[in-house]
Amino acid sequence: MSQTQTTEEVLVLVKPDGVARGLIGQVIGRAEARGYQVTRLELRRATPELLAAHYAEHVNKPFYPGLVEYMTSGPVVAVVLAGAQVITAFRTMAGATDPIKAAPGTIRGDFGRDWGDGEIRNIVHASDSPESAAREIAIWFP
Ligand code: IDP
Ligand code: MG
Repeated sequence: MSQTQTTEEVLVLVKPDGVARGLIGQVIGRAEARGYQVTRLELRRATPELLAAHYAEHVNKPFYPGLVEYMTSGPVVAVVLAGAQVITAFRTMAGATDPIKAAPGTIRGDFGRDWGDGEIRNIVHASDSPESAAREIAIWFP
């Protein structure tokens, strides 16, 4: 049987609400506590151009202008985590997109809420597949 390469990488963003609320350590700490390795880490500001590449699948959606406003409202922390099956594991740790639907125990379910303005602020982004992880890591860490 041939040997399989099992190590994966995932792009995680601590979004502007997560940074502003002091949750950088909680997000990275949960990944480290789980045993995943931080291989890249940078505090930076997202530009509309970078977001158009990152969120290419969403640029024509009705919520996209609000998403850009949210994602440019303050600095983000871009993190690459490494480990076998880290993409699936971190997506599970992040929880459902809408914090109201995210299970307790997940990052969004433990730290997120509805702020009453119709926007979804959900603390973290995480790549959803090996293809999107490779694409997103290349965008944030060229
Ligand atoms: P994900 O972040 O859980 O992968 P996606 O559907 O890929 O969710 O959406 C990307 C981001 O766009 C979400 O995390 C959220 O910030 C925002 N978003 C998605 N759907 C909505 C919506 O219906 N209203 C407002 N913002 C949304
Ligand atoms: Mg997504």
